[in-house]
Amino acid sequence: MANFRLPMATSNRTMTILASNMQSFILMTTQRFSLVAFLCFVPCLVARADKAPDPLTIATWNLEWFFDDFQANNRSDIAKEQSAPSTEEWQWKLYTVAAAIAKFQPTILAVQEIEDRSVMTALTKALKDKHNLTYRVAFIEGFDSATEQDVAILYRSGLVEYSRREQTQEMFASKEFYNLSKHMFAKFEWQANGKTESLSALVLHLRATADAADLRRQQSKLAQAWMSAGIEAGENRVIMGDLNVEELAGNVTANGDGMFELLGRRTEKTSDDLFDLLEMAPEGKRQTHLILEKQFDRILVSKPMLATTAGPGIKFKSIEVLSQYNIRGVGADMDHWDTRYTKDRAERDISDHHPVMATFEFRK
Ligand SMILES: [Ca+2]
Ligand SMILES: [Ca+2]
Ligand SMILES: [Ca+2]
Repeated sequence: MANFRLPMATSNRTMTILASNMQSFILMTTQRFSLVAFLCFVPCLVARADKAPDPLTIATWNLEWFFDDFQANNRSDIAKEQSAPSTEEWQWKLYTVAAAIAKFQPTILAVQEIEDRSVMTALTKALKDKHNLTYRVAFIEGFDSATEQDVAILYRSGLVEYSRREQTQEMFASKEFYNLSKHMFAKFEWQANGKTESLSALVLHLRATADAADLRRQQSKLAQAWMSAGIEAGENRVIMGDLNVEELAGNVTANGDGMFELLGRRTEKTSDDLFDLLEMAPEGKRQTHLILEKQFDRILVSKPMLATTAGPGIKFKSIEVLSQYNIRGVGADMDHWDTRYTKDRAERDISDHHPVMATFEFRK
């Protein structure tokens, strides 16, 4: 027993230290427990992304002046002129667009030429009421005051963040770029094959007409500048929308109207390149415009998303111009621009652009 007895002073000091250590231990354990409990509890609630759709479908559609008949909130003459001429005609457009979307039910639909949040809310309500489809809206008002047109995103799942960007003073001073008045960034995340897969998209509606090629090229430079870091980092990146490019898929030149910049070809390195999915569509089925033989509407993706890129993740499967959901009646209305709201409704086509949709899989 004596062997175990400590001198009183030592014993007291030891006991004090032991008690103090025990207290700290209990305190630390309690703190750690609550910290562990906190850390576990919070991520368990927020970390799990939406269940991955099977398949993932990403589409873009210029809805051509998707403006309601209420003109009191419009300022420009052209916005007023191009608005739906009556409540009845607006209802026709709204429900016909909803019925078309219900036929291809994209996970993500980037839209262009929409008036504001209100018309998008009307569209999601029409999709719910008439087709029992739940869509949500991502929208931030841009600043194209001339047309009052904007871009937006309809989505069924996955959206975690969306934003707009602005040029820095240095960028403005360089005069290299031209403002993207109609654009939006959106980040999506899904839970697939035991991990979170993410995708960052930039929706664009670039300047129209062949004459504006220089401006389009400057806008494309800006989009590329904003996207290149993520592309180089090997992220899943998408640029999509109505690019208004005159150049056809697969026929891109250095002095063209923006595709060369958007595809990252201005730099020699290939790590910042994007790939035009429309090149994978059959050659005779690439026209995205109702009247003109143009391929304005594109979906560009980064290398990790290509089918030929090995490994798991979000991979491209197919792309299709869905003209069948835009053209109604016996054929395409070549007089559409003059009869947009006057043609017999059974024959009347929806927009001067067709929807374009790409299908992806979550590869294990
Ligand atoms: Ca309006
Ligand atoms: Ca490059
Ligand atoms: Ca027709």
